[in-house]
Amino acid sequence: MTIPPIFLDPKAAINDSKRNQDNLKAVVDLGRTGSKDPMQLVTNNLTVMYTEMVRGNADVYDFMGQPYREGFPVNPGPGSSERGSHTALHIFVGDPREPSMEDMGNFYSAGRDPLFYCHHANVDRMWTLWKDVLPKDKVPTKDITDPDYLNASFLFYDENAQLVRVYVRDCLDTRKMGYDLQRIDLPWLDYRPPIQTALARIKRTTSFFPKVFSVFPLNLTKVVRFEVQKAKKGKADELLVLEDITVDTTKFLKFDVFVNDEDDNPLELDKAAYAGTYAQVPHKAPKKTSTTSIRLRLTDLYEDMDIGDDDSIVVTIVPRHSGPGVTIGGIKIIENPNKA
Ligand SMILES: [Cu+2]
Repeated sequence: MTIPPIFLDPKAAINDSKRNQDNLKAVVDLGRTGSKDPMQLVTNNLTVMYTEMVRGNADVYDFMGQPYREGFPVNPGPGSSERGSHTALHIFVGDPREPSMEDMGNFYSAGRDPLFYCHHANVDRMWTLWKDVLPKDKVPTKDITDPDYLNASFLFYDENAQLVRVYVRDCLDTRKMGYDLQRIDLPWLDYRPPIQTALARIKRTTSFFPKVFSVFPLNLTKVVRFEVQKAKKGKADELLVLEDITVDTTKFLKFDVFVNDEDDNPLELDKAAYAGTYAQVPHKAPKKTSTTSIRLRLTDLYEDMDIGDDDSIVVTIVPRHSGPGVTIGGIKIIENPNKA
């Protein structure tokens, strides 16, 4: 959970002077809570990993991102593998002394820091782990079958400076590309957060919260809390959908989503109430906006908080950046469409 020391040797070619000097030896803050307590950061990190790898996804696209479609100009929705720990690492390493958080803290310059290649190799490793190691019962299939996804392609220069087209479908199995990954212990794999049933029950009997229609569309500049009707009464397999999220793509933006959170300590993520996150790496570009949406699976969370039989939940959205930049058009709960 720290930058490997080999990257810090001032004489090494893999060092980079444009990094956040406060974070060179610090425990990484994958949740971007700002906590300075190393033990809290460790448990937050394990919860972030567990949530984005195990608990928060209903299908492979929730993890990898939704497919782009011709004719749909919006960003269809980043997956949990991009939104959480991946973005946090960029921001953790990027240098606040630089105008655009170079190198790692901005899309255009991240590749100038050799750490970038290890970071992204690790993001690729998360895909392999998600597919091969995680419990099979969480999602209906781990295969990507959408042709718009499989046939998407990118142009790269090869080692002979020749332009080559690379298809997504050829990059999904590392063994076909000639390499595999060492299997090591995964401390987050069984890190299901502690149950919070008593607190959740107190919440729903003692408090009143505004309804969705009075809160949205929401210009997110401070912590907001509101009540959302569930799709179905009784034990349910459901997703929280945040729609029409319009973001300033030039900024680092992040918000966390909690459900029936009683203790409200924003520095703590290691609890059942943590449902997931949206976060983005800034792009250096003329000011522009993008509209997207995300889905957060609530099924395990309902169980951990014993709230599956309730009619509604109380959602808290906590911004982790300062200032404006995010509006959220709407929020709703849907039944998991993957279930027969
Ligand atoms: Cu990246």
